Amino acid sequence: MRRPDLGKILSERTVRLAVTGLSQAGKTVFITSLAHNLLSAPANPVVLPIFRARLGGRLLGARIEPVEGRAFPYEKLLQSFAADPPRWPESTTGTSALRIAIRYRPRSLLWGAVAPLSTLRLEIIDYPGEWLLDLPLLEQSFEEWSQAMLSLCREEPRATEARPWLDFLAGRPEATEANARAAAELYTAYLRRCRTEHGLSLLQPGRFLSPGEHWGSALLHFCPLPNSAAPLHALMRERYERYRKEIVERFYADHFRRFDRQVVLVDVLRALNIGPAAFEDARRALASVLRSFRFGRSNILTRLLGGARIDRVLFLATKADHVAPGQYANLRQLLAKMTIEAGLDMRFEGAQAEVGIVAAVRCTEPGIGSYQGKSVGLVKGILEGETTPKVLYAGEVPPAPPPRELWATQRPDFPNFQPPRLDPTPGEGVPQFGLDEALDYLLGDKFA
Ligand SMILES: Nc1nc2c(ncn2[C@@H]2O[C@H](COP(=O)(O)OP(=O)(O)OP(=O)(O)O)[C@@H](O)[C@H]2O)c(=O)[nH]1
Ligand SMILES: [Mg+2]
Repeated sequence: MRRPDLGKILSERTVRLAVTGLSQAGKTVFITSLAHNLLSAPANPVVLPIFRARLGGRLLGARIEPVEGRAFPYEKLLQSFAADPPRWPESTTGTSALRIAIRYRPRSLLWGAVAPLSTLRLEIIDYPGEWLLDLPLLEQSFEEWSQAMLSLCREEPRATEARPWLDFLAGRPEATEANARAAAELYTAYLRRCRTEHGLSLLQPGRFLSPGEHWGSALLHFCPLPNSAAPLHALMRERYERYRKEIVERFYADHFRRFDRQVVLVDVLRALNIGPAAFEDARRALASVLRSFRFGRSNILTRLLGGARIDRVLFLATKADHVAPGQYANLRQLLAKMTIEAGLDMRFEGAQAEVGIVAAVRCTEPGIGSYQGKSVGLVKGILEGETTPKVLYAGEVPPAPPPRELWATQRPDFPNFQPPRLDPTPGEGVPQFGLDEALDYLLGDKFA
């Protein structure tokens, strides 16, 4: 555990809050809304009331500060929400950071006398959950990893999508750089089709679809091989080793190690929407992502983190405004079932873990209506690409992963909504729910 520096606590300190989740889970939207609401809260009592209550009138102001390295494009994102019509952010790659200085008066009179103003520097780091999918690679040889990836390809839809890549390898290409690159490109194209056309998530190595600063690098020129007699074998095995050392290990040792608190965003509704195969795949991908928080279970993690660790993790089901309030408890319970093992392991190690739901940018209003003769919860909002609001019955969320048969009869449908138009000047904040509770859980104890 890191030791707090008492001298600093009296006046200022930094908390590194990492936000992750697989592609399109809602990271960029979550951080934008959190930041805009934090900047608005000091001026407006109805923005983040739980967080404000925690500070009991001691919140003075919040301001964005520059960061070293790649900055989270907060201003640009606000402009896209303020446009007419408002737009969701583009998909982002790699990692970026946003720093917000929160100024408040300390609680204790004694401390108040020493440091009449305190500052909490909240550093929010956005990074792709795909990168955490690479932790298992550190425990597998190239041959073991290849076998695991190839066994996934035996089932549809992967089997068909993998054909062009496997056909290329079947021609026993010579061990040249050009062939390594061609094989890696075919393998990446296969991963991309699995994601975009079939909604799959368990796609390794994580940097192939989310390369960040390694975009185009020769370190990514490898792929699983069906047998160790292939001419490309030695070259690919060497690349795999370098990928593990220079990219995966470095991420844990240089970045992950410095995080204090972590939010893991999960788009449970999207996984339900696509169907049983995608849901099962998303469940397995999430389990793989969560291995990075099961500190006591991995010697490799212990070595790389060297004792430093995240002491609080919050798992959040995102886009909860897609469903009516009557479904919130089930949504939370479903995510709790999917994250239970990681949560238990974290608590065993003395850290804290919690599960919640969030609509970081709330796009719908709830209502009640009748559907097929029974009273049901409805949501009203503008669907993406439309201009007038619609009232919808979005379906029900099961409290546990549903059996396959249920999908055939009661397939849920959670369409995309258009975001509300936002005022980019701090004051009104962003309509949301769940964000206030999340912030209180993640930071509440830091305002002594
Ligand atoms: N209704 C609703 N939709 C949301 C919300 N948050 C995100 N979305 C939808 O989810 C999409 C993805 O959100 P992002 O924040 O860009 O997701 P991301 O995790 O940053 O995605 P990548 O940058 O691709 O990794 C958005 O374009 C919206 O369509 C929300 O609170 N409510
Ligand atoms: Mg993003």
